[in-house]
Amino acid sequence: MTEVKRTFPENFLWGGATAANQLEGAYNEDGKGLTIADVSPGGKDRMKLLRSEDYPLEIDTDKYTYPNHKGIDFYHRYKEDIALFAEMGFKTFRMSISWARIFPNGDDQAPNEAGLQFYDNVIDELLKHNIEPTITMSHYETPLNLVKAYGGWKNRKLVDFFEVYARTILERYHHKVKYWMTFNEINTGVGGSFFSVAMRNATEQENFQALHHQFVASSIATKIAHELNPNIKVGCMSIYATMYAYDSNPQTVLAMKERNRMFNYFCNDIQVRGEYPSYAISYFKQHGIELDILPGDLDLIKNYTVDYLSFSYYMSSVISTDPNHQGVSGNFLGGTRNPFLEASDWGWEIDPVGLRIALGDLYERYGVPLYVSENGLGAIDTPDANFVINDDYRIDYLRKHIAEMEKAINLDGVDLFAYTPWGCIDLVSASTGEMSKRYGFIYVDLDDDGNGTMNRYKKKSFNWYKNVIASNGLDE
Ligand code: BGP
Repeated sequence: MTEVKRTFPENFLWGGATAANQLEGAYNEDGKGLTIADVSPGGKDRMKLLRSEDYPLEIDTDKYTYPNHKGIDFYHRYKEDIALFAEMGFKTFRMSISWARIFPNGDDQAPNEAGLQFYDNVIDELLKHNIEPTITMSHYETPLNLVKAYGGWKNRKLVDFFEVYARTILERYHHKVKYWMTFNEINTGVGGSFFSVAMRNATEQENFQALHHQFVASSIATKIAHELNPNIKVGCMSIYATMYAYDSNPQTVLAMKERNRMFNYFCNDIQVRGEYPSYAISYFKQHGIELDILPGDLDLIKNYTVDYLSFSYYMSSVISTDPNHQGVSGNFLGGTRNPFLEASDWGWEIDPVGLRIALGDLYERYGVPLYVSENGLGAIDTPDANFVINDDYRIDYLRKHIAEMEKAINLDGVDLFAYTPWGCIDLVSASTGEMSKRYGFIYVDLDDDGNGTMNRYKKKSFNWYKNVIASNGLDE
């Protein structure tokens, strides 16, 4: 048996991932309109509030804080931050464009030139440092007006508005940006995530209708991208949680499989394979779900599938049929505790081998190149008086996940071409809306109440990740 060369592929895209609404700040500068993220308060009740019809989706600074309004001020500090990414040796930087910087109300006739100018500057700065941008078109920030005036993604008109937006940014950047993603974590829409489908307390029928619109919108964007530049690669993006059955009872395994396909596979099946899977059609029939599908929609979905599949991976999930096990994991996936794994302070179970399993399952199922577009450990970092942060826990988490990616590539034959750990610089958390849940290699001096200098400090993980990249993953 010849020895397998244990390294990452040449030109592997090492980098980091962010989203506009979680780091830019400048929420109302230079003509930007409000998005759903701008009216989402920080704090532990964030998700509960957003689900409640009593919360009016308006900014109320007397009652709530909105840390993302300032973010980490990337809007004004992007040069300094990009220089730090370059120092780590990033090959790619995953960022999103805020739709409402370009179309403040989502339905405007003409784009806001100042918004485009900002992204011109960011993209040029990245290219200056030989960092390839990866752009997410929609990362949890639908323009607010599209919720208030149109009811969010269940409204077909959003497909048209998104098409105009996608065409605008693709025309502007197709010669500079090769890697694109359409909707961030699109599969969170299956459960009706507000950030994803921009609707509250929607019915299952409405959620699937909204998703149908996003599938069509994504295919239209892919079509435009390929027509403008055949070298562009457009990917889908979903959250992936490796699923385990709690026990070997066939009923438990069946329950796990059912959860697995609707959570992990449904959106990918459509966006990669180009059609609604038979299990979904059958699910719709059993649940009285009738989608409004226009002539031409299914052809678009079929003809404009994605070029690669990207996914976020933070944890795995254990499915049990025992009512006493429901929702005890403490994380948003529900599930029960896995006795073999430790969890983060937020109950997200740390499972590096689960990433290897995920990569294998996805590659065997789809056979398209894979991009791990988010991964990482949310933790509370405690700097000393000189802002030294020894985040060994973060290094340990990432090191183990990188080691499993290497095995997936070299031992399981997976075509993995990019890895962008989440929140490579500390930013506002999506689930808590606060700063204190940090992921970065770079510490930002800012607390949950908005106090701090916003100065940037390199954590211990900064140099560690720099070595990982310099050695192409050998020095994990
Ligand atoms: C993903 C989102 C990101 C991000 C990350 C970490 O679900 O795509 O936007 O924030 O999770 O989550 P959190 O910030 O809640 O820890």
